[in-house]
Amino acid sequence: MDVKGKRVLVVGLGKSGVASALFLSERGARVAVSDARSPEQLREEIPVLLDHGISVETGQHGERTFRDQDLIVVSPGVPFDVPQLVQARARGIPVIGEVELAARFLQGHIVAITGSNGKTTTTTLAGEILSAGGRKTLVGGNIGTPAITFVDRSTQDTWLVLEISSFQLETVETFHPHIAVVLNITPDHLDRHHTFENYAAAKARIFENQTAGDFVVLNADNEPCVETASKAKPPARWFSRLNEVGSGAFVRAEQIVWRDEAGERDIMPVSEISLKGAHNVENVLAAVCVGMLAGIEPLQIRRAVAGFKAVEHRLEYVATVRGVEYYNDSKATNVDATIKALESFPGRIHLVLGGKDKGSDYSLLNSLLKERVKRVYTIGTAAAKIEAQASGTEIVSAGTLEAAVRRASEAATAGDIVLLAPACASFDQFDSYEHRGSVFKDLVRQLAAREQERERVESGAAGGNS
Ligand code: UMA
Repeated sequence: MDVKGKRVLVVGLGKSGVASALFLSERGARVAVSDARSPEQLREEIPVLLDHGISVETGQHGERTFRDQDLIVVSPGVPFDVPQLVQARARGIPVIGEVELAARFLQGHIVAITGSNGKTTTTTLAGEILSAGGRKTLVGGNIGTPAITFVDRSTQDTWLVLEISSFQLETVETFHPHIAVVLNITPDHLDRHHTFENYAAAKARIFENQTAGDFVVLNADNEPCVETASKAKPPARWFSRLNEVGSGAFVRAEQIVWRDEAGERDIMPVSEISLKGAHNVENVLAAVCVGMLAGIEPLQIRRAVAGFKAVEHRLEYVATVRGVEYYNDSKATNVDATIKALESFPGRIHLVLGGKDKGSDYSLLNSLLKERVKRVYTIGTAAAKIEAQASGTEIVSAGTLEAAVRRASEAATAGDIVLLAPACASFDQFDSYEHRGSVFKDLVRQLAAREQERERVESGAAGGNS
């Protein structure tokens, strides 16, 4: 694709927009950018863009800005149906996303991993497996590093392991993964996609440009995922925690086994996985499929999996204070992820729930709340909805994360778990789920420091009395 001299508008100035604008400008395009945020909110980004001769519109998406463009590149967080984009498409201006832009320039083999939950863990682990097998590997996408930033480093022998969201898949055209993985499809982002069917259809677009020589990896234990198989061109490889599969990875007698046309290979005992929770066994199975399809030796896969610890903000152990364990699962931004987090502990959970609602049904949590949760602490703008829908345990209206951690720490006794698995987006009170998770960890560390100080003073006092 030659963008030299082309007029290109980039919409949204987050990570994807800034990276796309700079990339396009370096390749000679006449770039303009538009972001709904105010100039004050964009004070770090604006000078960098102006330095590159990029024109900047802030505080609105002006109708005129969207006219007379040869191409519009849209950030994933910008809804595809905002009126300016609808009108631009009606005028015949091509509108693509940052991932599609990257796809037109990247070299090498793309491994694309999507799903409602587990994407980040599986993407990171698949990257580790490919690196362990000696492949030249770059890991990014929705995980945090826009794919467009890899263009200059990618070569024919590069393996690009990309976490891909439904938002990114909405705006693909030629994106062509050599290995496409759909981990699971459960309700999420209904505020954006409106219906579950639209959301599932966006996920299935990951297969759109695949051909017979490519691979598809699907979760046999997740019905909506099984249904997407009909949209895939190459025959699916499956993974299952519950049953043996004809072709793919599964668990038999606590062993992970790979099966394909050539027969079966033992990969490793499930007990060697250090990640918590059954959902992480599924993530490992999916990553094993990627490794085997990329031709990595089972022993290297086993070593990479065994050495892999939790990714930050995904059921991440933070600390133990007065016998209470604290876990940060800030990445649990939908109800299904929270269900998976709750299923990872036998009970005695103090659960911090809430944030920005995404059109979710929180009553789906009720049986687990009754079975495993001592108390729920609600935070954020979704609190009232959660309080109306959740039942089965005591619900405390905490308002902020700080209050939630304080109240949970006061109520919890040794052997309890305090879990941040909020089932909501973070954007009402935080910049991102990473920010929310970091604040949670800071609060827990402060708690731990105060406890250490108290113990020190008490032991000093005890020493003084003896
Ligand atoms: N904006 C507008 N107009 C709008 C909406 C937004 O101008 O109508 C502007 C905002 O003011 C802001 C910018 O767009 O300046 C934000 O764009 P963005 O939300 O696309 O943010 P990026 O920083 O580019 O991050 C995106 C992904 N964000 C989303 O999909 C919401 C990041 O995934 C991803 O890491 C990054 O690209 C690199 O690929 C985050 C995410 O929450 C982690 N993803 C969702 C999820 O995982 O559930 C899909």
